Amino acid sequence: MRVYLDNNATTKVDPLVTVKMQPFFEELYGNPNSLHKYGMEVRPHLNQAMGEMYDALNVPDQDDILITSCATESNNAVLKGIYFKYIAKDPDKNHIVATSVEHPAVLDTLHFLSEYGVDVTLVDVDENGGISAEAIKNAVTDKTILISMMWANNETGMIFPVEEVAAFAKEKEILFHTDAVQAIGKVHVDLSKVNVDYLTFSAHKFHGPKGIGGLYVKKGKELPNLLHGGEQMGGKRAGTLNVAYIVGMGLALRQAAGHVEKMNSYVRDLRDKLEDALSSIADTIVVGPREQRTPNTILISLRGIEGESMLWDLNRAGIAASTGSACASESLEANPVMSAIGEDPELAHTAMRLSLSRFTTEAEIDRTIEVFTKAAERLRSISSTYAYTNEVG
Ligand code: C6P
Repeated sequence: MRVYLDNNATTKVDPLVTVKMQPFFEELYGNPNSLHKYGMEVRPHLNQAMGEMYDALNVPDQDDILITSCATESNNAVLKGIYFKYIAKDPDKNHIVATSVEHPAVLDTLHFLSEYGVDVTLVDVDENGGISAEAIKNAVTDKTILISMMWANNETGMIFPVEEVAAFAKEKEILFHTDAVQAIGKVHVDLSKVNVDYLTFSAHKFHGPKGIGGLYVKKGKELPNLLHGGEQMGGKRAGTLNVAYIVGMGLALRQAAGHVEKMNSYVRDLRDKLEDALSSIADTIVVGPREQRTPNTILISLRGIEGESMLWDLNRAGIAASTGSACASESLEANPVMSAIGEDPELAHTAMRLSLSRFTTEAEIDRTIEVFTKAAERLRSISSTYAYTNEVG
């Protein structure tokens, strides 16, 4: 049996989405900007897909959803767009507040912008991997133009106080961006209730295809054009539209929004079963109270066992997990979120992320519990540091 527990890295495409995309590779391949029949006949499908996205986020179509190639692009676009639109023109408004555990698509972009005079404050997480709205509020100055805070963290699953921070930002007339990549389909992302100016999402995190994402932009908060050179998307991001993937993302987003209850019952129960079993192994720490986390995620640390060693034991048994985010998996550096949580440096090297989806089965969870428990015993029996700490401690 193969078990996939790395759904925060990417998800399998929902078979319904695959079926829906198929005709756009074969018969309906016209360029939607062409005036002939081939072009005209795909337009209603595009409009329908866009409508599904507006409905799923519960936003009016006077707002914009820009189609991008991925969440990394959306995050780059919003931060660099704000630089060009506001900061470059008014250096008195050059301050951006974010959290220290944003995805590198935010952190690296902020680092790049800091070389152009942008002043960045990164707010740290608490010992649970959470962010306090108060800490964000305290970081704001009269120079702050933007707060960028993810809706849920990709490593711990911790849900951040988006509603409160968004309301605060509105009151202070500060722009608010949230990277909602890990929240979509797991919590209700209803923008009629949460006052967000910009929101990032990526189809492959909610059972859509890879290589397509979106950036929601509230009316009145328009950014400079992301790509110049054509009339597509009203000129805001030029380039021929990837109709098949847009149609796939529309359906995937509708499905994800419709499956939030299932994620918070069926998937949460499976996650809790796995978490109860793994945390009954001696000397384990799970980051964050489970009710404050997305229902599919566990970040667990087993004292004395390197995350990579556990990963390979699981991999040999056909179980896919990760030591943290996929884009940092080739560096053997400590898990950055665990490092931010601080306290004990060993935690950062022993972290393992297990993330489920609505396609995960109970049999897969049972198999994972069995393999994980045996692997923990085996690896501890050969871990000299663990044996030593146990003897002296
Ligand atoms: N996180 C993970 O293993 P792309 O690949 O560009 O569609 O998504 C980037 C991204 C942006 N924001 C958040 C919160 C994310 O989790 C990710 C992707 C993966 O955690 C791969 S690094």
